[in-house]
Amino acid sequence: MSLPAEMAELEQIPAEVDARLAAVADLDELAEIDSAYLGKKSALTAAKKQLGRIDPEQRKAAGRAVNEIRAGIEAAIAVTRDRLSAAARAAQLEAERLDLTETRERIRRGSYHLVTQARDRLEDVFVGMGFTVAEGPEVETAWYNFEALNIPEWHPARGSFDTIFVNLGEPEQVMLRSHTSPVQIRTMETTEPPIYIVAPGRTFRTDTADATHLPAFNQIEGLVIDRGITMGDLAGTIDSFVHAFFGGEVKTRLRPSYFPFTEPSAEFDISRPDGSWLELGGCGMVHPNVLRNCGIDPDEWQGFAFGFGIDRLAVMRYQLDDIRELVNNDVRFLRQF
Ligand code: FA5
Repeated sequence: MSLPAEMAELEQIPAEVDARLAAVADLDELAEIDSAYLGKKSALTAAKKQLGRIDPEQRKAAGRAVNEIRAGIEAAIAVTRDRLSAAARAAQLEAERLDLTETRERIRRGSYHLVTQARDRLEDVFVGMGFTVAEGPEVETAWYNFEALNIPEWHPARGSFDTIFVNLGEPEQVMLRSHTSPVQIRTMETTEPPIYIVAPGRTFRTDTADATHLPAFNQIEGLVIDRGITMGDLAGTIDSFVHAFFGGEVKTRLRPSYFPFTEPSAEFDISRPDGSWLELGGCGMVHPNVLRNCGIDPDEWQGFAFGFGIDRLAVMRYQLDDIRELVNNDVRFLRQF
């Protein structure tokens, strides 16, 4: 290197810089090194000023030598800056990384309410048996809730439904439906037989809540209208459904009963593990008056209907002591299922 004697110490600088760059910790320290060796107060900047004072013969070679040293240091600092920047970026990404797997494991999974689970399962079982699912409104007129179902105004059966009325004034009597049977009428009015439907939904009565009653509860209605339907088809359908829903151990029985919209009528019970019976719902052969009210000829078409409580079914399926557990909304209780 062609440096005059008074600048000889500049030759040490590249090695010194290399040693410091090898040990540099971060970009801040690199900036300090940059300023110390290339800045205004650095030996190299001072050397440039000295060039004017040295022998013109040597000046050119000395200038080139100083520039080479400077360029070498600049290049080494640039390489180190790239390396440190890449490392800093990687560290930042690592620090800001979202561990999605970890978050997912920490979230507590919710579940459907017991009644919703029972209702979904009921729909699955009946759809598997060839039924379709129908719906109707929760607020009904007397025609759908009672009259079309062969319960005229004077009929004592109206009393047994403990109806909650909605006061909308004349001319129509309006009420919260006290059972899902109005959906039978709505379906028969609009659908040509053969009909195979189930209609789950909320129902309301002035019943006081106790271990087996709720004022707002859920029923599922079933309606079959076809040619040559008998009570045997009804009994077989209930039996198949109960087996599909509960498994083979649960037995069913029909007891003679009375509903104005079916003739003959029955109530059906299912066996509890302790051998006692739980009343699940009512059923029967659709009354000819009901068919006629919907414009269906009872000489050509026959059918059966049933309606039972979904909440009671959930009580049985999940072995609860009290139906009110379903509406207390105690999350510790609901979480178990
Ligand atoms: C009816 O509601 C008839 N519509 C059933 C029917 C349909 C008969 C089609 C014939 C043909 P019932 O009032 O018995 O019947 O009620 C049927 C079921 O609903 C009861 O067996 C019970 O499981 C359930 N249920 C009735 N009241 C309540 C209540 N307050 N809380 C919980 N479940 C109830």
